[in-house]
Amino acid sequence: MASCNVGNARVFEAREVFLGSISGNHMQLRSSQASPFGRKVKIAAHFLGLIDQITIVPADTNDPADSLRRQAPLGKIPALILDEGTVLYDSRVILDYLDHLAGGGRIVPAGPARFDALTRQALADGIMDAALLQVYEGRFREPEHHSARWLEVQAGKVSRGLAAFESRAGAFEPGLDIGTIALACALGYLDLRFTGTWRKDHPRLVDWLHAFEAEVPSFGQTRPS
Ligand SMILES: N[C@@H](CCC(=O)N[C@@H](CS)C(=O)NCC(=O)O)C(=O)O
Repeated sequence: MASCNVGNARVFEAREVFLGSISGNHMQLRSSQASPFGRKVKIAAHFLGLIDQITIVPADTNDPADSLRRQAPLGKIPALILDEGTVLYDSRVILDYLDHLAGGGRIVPAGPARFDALTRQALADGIMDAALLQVYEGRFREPEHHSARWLEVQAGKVSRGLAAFESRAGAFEPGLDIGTIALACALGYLDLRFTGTWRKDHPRLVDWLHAFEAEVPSFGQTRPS
C-alpha cells in the first residue's frame, strides 16, 4: 500500500511539472524550413495564437553534433521544448498539446468528429512519410543502389492516399483541424519535392488547397522557399 502511495505521489508530481508548463511560457520549436511536419506545427501555432510564444530553432537532422539528438532520441523534427525542458514530439503530439494550451477543441475536434480528423491526419502524415522515404532514397543511397521496387511501394502509398482524399475532397471544409492542416502540408511537400505532379490528376484537391490557402494565411507564410 505504501509503495502504491509513493507511486501515486510521483504521478502527481509529474503532472504538476507538466501542468506548470501549460501556463503559456516560452517554447522552442526544433524544425527546418522544408519539414512538412514542422510546417504543421507552425500553422497550428499561428491559428491558435501561440506563435509568439514559440522560438523556431533550426535543426539539422543530418548533423550528429546537433543538440536535436540529445533533445529527441529519434533525431526527428519537429520537437517542441517546453519552458522547463520537457520535450514533446512528434507533430501529432505537439498539435494536440498546442490545442490543449489554446483551451481544447480548436484543431482537435471533440466527440466522434475527433476520430475522422485523427484518421485524416494519419493518412496525410503517411503520404508525407512515403514521400520523404522516396527523397531519402536519393539522399542516402548511391544511384546504383536505389531500389525501384521500394520507390514504387512508397509511390503507391502516396497515390492511394491522394486518391482517398480526392474522393472526399468536398466532404470536409477547407477550415482548420489536424486533418486539414496535415493534408495541406502533405500537398505542399509534394509541390516542393515532386514538382506538383499530383495536381494533374486531383482537380478537387487542387481546388481544396486553393480554398485552404485563401482561408489560412499561415499556409502561404510558412511555404518553404
Ligand atoms: N511522425 C513524425 C515524422 C517526423 C519526420 O519524419 N521528420 C523528418 C523531417 S520532415 C525527419 O526528422 N527526418 C530525419 C530522420 O528521419 O532521421 C512527426 O509527425 O513528427
